Amino acid sequence: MSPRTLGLGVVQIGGIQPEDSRTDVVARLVAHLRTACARGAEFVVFPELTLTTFFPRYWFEDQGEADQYFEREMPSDETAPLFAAAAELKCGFYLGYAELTPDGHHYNTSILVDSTGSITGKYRKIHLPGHDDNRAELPHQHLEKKYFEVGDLGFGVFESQGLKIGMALCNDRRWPEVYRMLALQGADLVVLGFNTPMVVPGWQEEPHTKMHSHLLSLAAGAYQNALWVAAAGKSGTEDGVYMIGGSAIASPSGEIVAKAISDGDEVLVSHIDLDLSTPFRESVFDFAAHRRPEFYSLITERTGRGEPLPVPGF
Ligand code: CDT
Repeated sequence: MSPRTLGLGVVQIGGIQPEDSRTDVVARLVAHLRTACARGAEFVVFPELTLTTFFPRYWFEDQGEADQYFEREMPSDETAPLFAAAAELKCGFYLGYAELTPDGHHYNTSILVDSTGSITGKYRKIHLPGHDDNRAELPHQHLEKKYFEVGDLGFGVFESQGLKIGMALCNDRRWPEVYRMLALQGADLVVLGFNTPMVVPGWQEEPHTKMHSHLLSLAAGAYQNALWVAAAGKSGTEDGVYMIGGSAIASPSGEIVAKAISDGDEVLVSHIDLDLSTPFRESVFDFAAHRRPEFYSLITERTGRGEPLPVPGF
């Protein structure tokens, strides 16, 4: 049997400034898609909230002002060139953006687009970090809880371009159950975009460990679930706030096989062997043979009898 390979691109985007127009950003993404495809990419991952600056750092009294950062349709006139380029190049992509639905709901969303330029999957971010109150004393805020509702689509795996692709967004990558939910649905590959500021007021993590915990999350998710993980971030200074970057690809062996080395726009392409999952899924992480979810909730101290308690979602 020939190996199942994929030309996998990850596009890191240096800061997007408040004055950058959607049209300019989309032209930048199309150029990077062309570069990735010229290097053999068949599928490319773009960051979270790719089309605008990371606006949850701003407090807007009026939601109408924040709505300028949201997309009401996808594709729109402004984003259509990216979909056309995907179809022309026969190269699918993952894209994160802020979604405003026709009935007025706000989500931090990502989509999968296949090599014909058609949308094949959608995810709305579930782990929304930060706060929803005005902390005007801070140098910058993290208001995802103010501007977005918790996603209502669950953690889905989608068939696209002959692969099973699971989606997540940014802070989701730090939660082990996200990868496990996707692995239990048979994902070959988990894709995610991120925006991680180097300094988050109130987040007690030393700056030098930020990159480590980011890469650790990707590598652990990949290894413990025997799948590939590809993560694309914003990087560099965005409206005065430094984002960590470190866009990367992690293999089922838990190794970081590609990583951005700059804090600007950077295109990574790896030719990955999807079947590298198989030896892990047939041995140490053979879920059917070795997982014991029926025992995970045996909390003898609580019931006194060792009875299983229900564990939602697993
Ligand atoms: N965008 C996003 O989810 N960022 C978070 C950092 C902010 S926490 C207030 C992350 O986990 O990278």
